[in-house]
Amino acid sequence: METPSGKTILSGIQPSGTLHIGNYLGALKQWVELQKDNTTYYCIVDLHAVTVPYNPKVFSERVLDAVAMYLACGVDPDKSVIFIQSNVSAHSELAWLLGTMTPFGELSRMTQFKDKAAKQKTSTSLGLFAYPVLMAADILLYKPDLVPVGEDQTQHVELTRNIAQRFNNTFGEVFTLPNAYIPKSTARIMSLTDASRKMSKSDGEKTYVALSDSPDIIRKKIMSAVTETEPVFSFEKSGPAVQNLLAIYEAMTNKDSATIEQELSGKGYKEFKEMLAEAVIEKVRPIREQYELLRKDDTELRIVLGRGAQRASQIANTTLHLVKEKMGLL
Ligand code: ATP
Ligand code: LTN
Repeated sequence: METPSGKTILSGIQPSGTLHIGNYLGALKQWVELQKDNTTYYCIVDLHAVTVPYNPKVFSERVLDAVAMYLACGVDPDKSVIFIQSNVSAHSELAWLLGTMTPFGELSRMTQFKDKAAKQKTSTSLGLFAYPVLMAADILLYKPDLVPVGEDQTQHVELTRNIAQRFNNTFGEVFTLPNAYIPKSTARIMSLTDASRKMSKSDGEKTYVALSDSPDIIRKKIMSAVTETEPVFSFEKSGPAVQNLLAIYEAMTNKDSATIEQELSGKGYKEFKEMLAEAVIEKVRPIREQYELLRKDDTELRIVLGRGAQRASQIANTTLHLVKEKMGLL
């Protein structure tokens, strides 16, 4: 897939836990490539993260962790606008307005809502149900052409397009219809312990490799990842668990699939996992080191966020103003 240029791009990640290699391969890696020749907005979507139970005492630290990880992965504050969603109040305000034109039935079909609602012990909040409308507001305020996300988010981007279209038809042209930007091979990295589930921050330590994991921990996690009974290394014919490990290996080494299949022919799982662990360790090492450095002192992170919030607010408020005008609000 050729990297686009001259476009407007927006994306966000929830500060709901340690970022993992699924977040990196599915989203952050593309963010870094896209910032070279496009106008890029990247936010930490804290208002999304509070739709499920969380610890308010450490939440602001998790937000700073996420910003530090963006920077450590190569998101550059001189090229991209990096900001916290709740610092730009236009997001919540537009979400309310868009909610008035979002059918209940469409929201009830959202897979992520159904998954997260099923995981909750107590009753589900309006916030979790309305989550995709807030995401639509995040996106539409900046009129992006592309939204780089993992495959699990396609449904939300589709909903965003429907909302935008409905608004434009009813009140007049304001919004650009965005497209999800999803590279095929790393669109959906699966859990290390269950290849039928996507790798997810909220599913427990053993299921993912965090970008802040030490080499020892990475080795342990990969060596105990699930595989199939027969060691078959094929991007087409291996079972889902091995296909997942192969996809991670391909992304971490930048080798093509034919070279990898040849390299692994005749090898056993133990040997493959050792190779995979080393590849992941080498890719993650500079990210972790940079992250640890950035996390020692908040000052730089706070400056980046202050600047980002200011720049994002200017764009967001202009769109919000236009929306209110079209809707007839005084
Ligand atoms: P949570 O478990 O809290 O829902 P998450 O790990 O699913 O979190 P998000 O914050 O929801 O992560 O997602 C951040 C970005 O990373 C999104 O663009 C999402 O599509 C992408 N992403 C998340 N998990 C994966 C995955 N396993 N493979 C590829 N991309 C992913
Ligand atoms: N819903 C997304 C996070 C998210 C997002 C966004 C992604 C919130 N707002 C705007 C892209 C653009 C998730 O759960 N990964």
